[in-house]
Amino acid sequence: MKTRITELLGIQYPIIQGGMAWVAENHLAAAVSAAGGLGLIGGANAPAEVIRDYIKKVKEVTDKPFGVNVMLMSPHADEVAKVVVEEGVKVVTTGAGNPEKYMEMWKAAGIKVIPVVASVALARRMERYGADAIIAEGTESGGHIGEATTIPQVADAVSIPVIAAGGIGDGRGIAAAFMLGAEAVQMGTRFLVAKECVVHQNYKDRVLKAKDIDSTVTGRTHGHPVRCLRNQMTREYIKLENEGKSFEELEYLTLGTLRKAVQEGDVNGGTVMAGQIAGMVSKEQTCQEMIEEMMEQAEKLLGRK
Ligand code: TUI
Repeated sequence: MKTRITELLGIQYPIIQGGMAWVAENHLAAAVSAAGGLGLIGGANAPAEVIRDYIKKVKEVTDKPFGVNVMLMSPHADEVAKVVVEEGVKVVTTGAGNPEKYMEMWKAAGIKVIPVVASVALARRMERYGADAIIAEGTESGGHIGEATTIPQVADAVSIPVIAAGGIGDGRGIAAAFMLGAEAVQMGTRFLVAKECVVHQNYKDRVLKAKDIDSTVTGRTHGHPVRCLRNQMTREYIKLENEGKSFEELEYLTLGTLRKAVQEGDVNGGTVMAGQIAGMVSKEQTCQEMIEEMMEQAEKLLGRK
């Protein structure tokens, strides 16, 4: 399925893997890219040299295009922004902020720059700054989220291509996103349970057994909303949040807890970030199996097969 995004990025399928913190490392990114999508290395809060190492490892196993997500709230964002230039990365997505201060350097290096936005206003601004495409991320997403889902509104507001993210877990979601004006999708939660994904098996099992109502959001009252799966940590956090405790007073509940869930498999005290579609993720597959199954379903629904 050709779109402006598959042409822009030189990929076979209009599917981009989300740059999930602690999860989107070299194995997952390489597997998604090798399967014809765009794999992303998630910069998250990792030091720049860790990201450099991931980039080198992906290059060793595939010559297909891949990208890096620069998480703008990271204390290492400035260094990661330089490493992607030094390593000749072709595609950069950004999240959790406004990437304006890096745009000139990235564009000069020939990098395709694709900011994640959670509003029409930022989408318009990014287009003016030379973004090649926009990821319109809805509130259904896992992790750090915005408050709205604005795909058609973003598609109307900009002339560069739009990638939909949030709430997409199968071919129906891809087809629906295309109907709303997107030309590709970004998916995270479905890839959490990919065979090539290195998250702890407890994390995968928690996603696989999640029900529709297991998705919850911590930190809303503090302006730091994070979507994850309900557990002991979220119950405690939301109870204390409702009692009026401040962000700083509750930080102890979330510091380092994503790593604890991803690497140690602590799915009770840890933060199990996942999107609303966790409830419909029901099987472990390779990235290739997932992508082929979803594209076949989407193409049928869109009448392209
Ligand atoms: O970045 C994400 N999702 C993330 S980052 C992350 S690591 C983290 N963990 C705990 C707390 C904070 C971060 C986990 N999940 N998605 C992309 C995204 N970007 N969602 C929303 C936005 C966004 C929000 C506001 C992008 C731009 C923006 O603009 C603000 C401005 O400066 O105009």
